[in-house]
Amino acid sequence: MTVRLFGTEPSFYTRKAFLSLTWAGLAFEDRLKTMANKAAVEEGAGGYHRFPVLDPGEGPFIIDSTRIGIWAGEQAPDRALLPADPAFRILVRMAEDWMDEWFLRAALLFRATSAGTRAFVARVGAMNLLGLRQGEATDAETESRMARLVPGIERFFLESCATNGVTGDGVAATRALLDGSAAALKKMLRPFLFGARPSLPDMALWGFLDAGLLWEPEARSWTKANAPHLLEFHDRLGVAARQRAPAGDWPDLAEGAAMVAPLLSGKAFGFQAFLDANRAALAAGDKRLVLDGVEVPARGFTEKCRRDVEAEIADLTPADRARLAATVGDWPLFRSYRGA
Ligand SMILES: N[C@@H](CCC(=O)N[C@@H](CS)C(=O)NCC(=O)O)C(=O)O
Repeated sequence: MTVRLFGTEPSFYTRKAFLSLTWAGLAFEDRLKTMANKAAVEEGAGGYHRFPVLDPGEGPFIIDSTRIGIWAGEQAPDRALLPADPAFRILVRMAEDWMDEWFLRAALLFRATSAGTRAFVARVGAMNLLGLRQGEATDAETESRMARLVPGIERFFLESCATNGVTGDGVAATRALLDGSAAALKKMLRPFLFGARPSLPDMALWGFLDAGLLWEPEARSWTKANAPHLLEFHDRLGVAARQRAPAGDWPDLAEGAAMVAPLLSGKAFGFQAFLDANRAALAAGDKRLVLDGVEVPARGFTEKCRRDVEAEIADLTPADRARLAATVGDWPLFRSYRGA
């Protein structure tokens, strides 16, 4: 049975899934999603056009990096990326969501603001579509095919920056998000977000670094100069995953909450206000909302993730729910996930 991960090199979530599988110690093929296999991969994934997707060898494809990470933990339970304690799982899911949905914006900053970065990333994207990896040799024919693909890929990146409000007035706010969260992370990551035990949000952060802030040349210079602790974290987690380091113990719920409070408590760097505004826009049937002074499309997928967590909170036993509420009940973000 061959497990195959399909994605691309500039994709943060592909790299997150890659490291989750590597951490779990699973044998898998790291495959590119190319123009040649796109139709077959999307058919296998039930029409889902994004990446990464995982073909587990038997049974349906698994879509979405979160589900791939959870699946990896099911195959290797002693290396699971979510804790067994159901109340603590909610906290880890919230931290992952913050990374996936919010730190994403910080990771897009250089693609949004630098034409050189867009050209760099789009070139690799074009190579990947043709089945080549970064650094592989290209001939003149391949270069001319790549040249035809690059403008569309650059447009796609600009659109995803705009979708995430990393455009116009939103650029300054995103820079503040990158500065502020990088500074907060400096005192965290000891050695990982939840201490000794790597978890799904660590994998997400690693993906944003590996395919973005430590990969794109300008972003890498910024990160090395301003946030070397992120480079050290990326190295540390990469080595732990590749060398199958012992998994480490989870902290307890209260300790875990204190560890991620600098990102998730209070305003959560604006994420809580966005979640509430997004939910209100969707409920009112509005297609757009204003984020940091920029109009962005309302995001159904974001609301679906929030509702999934809300349903999990509703499913907790009263005792677990009370324990969670006693720990993080005063975080505005928790109130958003609770649907309050
Ligand atoms: N929530 C999904 C997000 C996947 C996603 O947005 N993937 C991007 C690449 S990083 C993509 O496929 N974009 C292509 C598109 O939207 O058509 C996950 O975690 O896997």
